[in-house]
Amino acid sequence: LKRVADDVRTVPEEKAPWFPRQIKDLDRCNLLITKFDPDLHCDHPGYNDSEYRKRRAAISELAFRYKQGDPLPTVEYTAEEISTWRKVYQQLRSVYPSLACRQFLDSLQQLEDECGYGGDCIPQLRDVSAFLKEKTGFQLRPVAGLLSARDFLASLAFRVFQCTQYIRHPSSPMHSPEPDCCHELLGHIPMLGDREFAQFSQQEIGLASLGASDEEIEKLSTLYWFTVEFGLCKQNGEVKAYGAGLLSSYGELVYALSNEPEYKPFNPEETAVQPYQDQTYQSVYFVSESFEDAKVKLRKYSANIKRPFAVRYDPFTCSVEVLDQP
Ligand code: NLE
Ligand code: FE2
Repeated sequence: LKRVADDVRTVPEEKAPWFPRQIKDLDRCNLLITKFDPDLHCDHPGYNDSEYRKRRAAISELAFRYKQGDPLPTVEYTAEEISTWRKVYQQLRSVYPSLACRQFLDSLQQLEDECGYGGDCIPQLRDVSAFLKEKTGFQLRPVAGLLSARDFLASLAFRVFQCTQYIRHPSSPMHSPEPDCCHELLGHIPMLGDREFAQFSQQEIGLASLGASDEEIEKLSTLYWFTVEFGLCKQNGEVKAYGAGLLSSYGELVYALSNEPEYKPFNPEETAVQPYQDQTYQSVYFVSESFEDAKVKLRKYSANIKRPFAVRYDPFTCSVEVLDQP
């Protein structure tokens, strides 16, 4: 009997796509999507600006050379870059109190009080990473541009957030189709400073993505798009933004809450298959009944993702254990 049982026992992990098991495996999670590369795309605002492209390449180089555990690189930003940051910061800061969710506002206040956030200088990844590590255990890692969904989501499983360090082109401060340091520092970091959101990002998104099929990754990254990037939620009877793509774009933040676009109730099954584009403002946003409601629903969704094994994160060794499903 035992032999039969052994024979039919499958080795489930072999069928799953490769995924990082240890935090240092994130050095291999570096597949870049080049569709926004200013060197390659003539509609990028930096395409005709060779200075911008050179600067961008130099900052990317820091990310290419980075290995897990290295000290985070610092960038000495130019006066022009700081002036872009200041515009973005001041304009957004003035509308956050009425348009951003409470968790974001609380955390941003702490970043201003304890981490040097403000219009006068662009915070360094090193300082922000140290701040987050104390608040929620998240740490940052530099990345040269937009990462593939699989690699990006996998890093969340280790409480690592991959962060761009260059800044958007000065000609378009109020919206960028691609991530840049304004998007990371203003959109994502305050949310990652919230304990519950951090827990949720690691567990329900990061760990849920490990070894998932391409189809599941596609759905999970669409859900990520409409929640973590462009999510809206009700708070005290008003609709507020919690999505980072909105909280880093003055233009889209105001638009998203203007009643002009289409709003749909957040429902993971439906949201996961909603088509979207990433060049300009979204035409539809998903609104959840509350911040908590989005979390609970996504948790339920990701618990149902089919995988022939389970994973568990060991915070002592910063590694992922793989368990056969009984
Ligand atoms: N649209 C955002 C911004 O302007 O900051 C960036 C979105 C990245 C997915
Ligand atoms: Fe983002």
